[in-house]
Amino acid sequence: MIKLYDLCGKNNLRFSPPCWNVKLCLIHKNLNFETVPVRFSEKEKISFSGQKLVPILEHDKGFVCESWKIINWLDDNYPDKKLFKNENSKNFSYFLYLWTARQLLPVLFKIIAHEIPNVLEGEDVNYYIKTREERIKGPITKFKTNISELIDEFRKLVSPIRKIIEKNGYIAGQKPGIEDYLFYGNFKWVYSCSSCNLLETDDAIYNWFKALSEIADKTK
Ligand SMILES: N[C@@H](CCC(=O)N[C@@H](CS)C(=O)NCC(=O)O)C(=O)O
Repeated sequence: MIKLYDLCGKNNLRFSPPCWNVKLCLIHKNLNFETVPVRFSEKEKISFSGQKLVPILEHDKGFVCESWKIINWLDDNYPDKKLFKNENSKNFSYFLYLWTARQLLPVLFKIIAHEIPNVLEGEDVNYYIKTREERIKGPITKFKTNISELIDEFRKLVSPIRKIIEKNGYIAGQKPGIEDYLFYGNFKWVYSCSSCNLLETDDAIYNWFKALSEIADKTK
């Protein structure tokens, strides 16, 4: 059985964007898998992998770290229900993966940074605050006064995707596919950890998110 090491917060909350992206890929392929909850402070659970981040996918013959590598490994090893229909779909997916990691998640982090401690408990609260404050060189509350500008910036950043969703229903076309799964974690993260008004309820991306959440929430 495939095991996915998955970031976990208070009340068993799963909130890691790349972990959600991988879970949607596993569901797409109808693969049986179990998740192994890993808290920020439980690095010993993943020490076998020689690094400190999740997702990690463990399989019969070993393990794979890092969501993009995991998704590629799944498609190479389970060719049924291909995630990448062709080389073009793989290239656009790689763009979405990089764009998310490099441009979208940093903006979203600023919007929700101060709320993340609310979904953590015990040692994880201090671990999160210490590591993130080192990274941003300041308090996690430092973006709080700019949240509405940051939300506007984010809504504009994702406007090309909004256009595609309005036209087709999903980024991949009329049915969800890898392009949607790679974009989903952004929103699952925000809606799991924050009460901010990231999207208006009449935004096509909001309705897209709700539709994909029905699939994602089957893993609960
Ligand atoms: N590029 C990596 C990102 C992995 C990553 O940053 N994982 C975070 C959770 S979203 C993590 O494990 N953080 C643990 C920590 O900060 O100690 C991927 O796509 O898998």
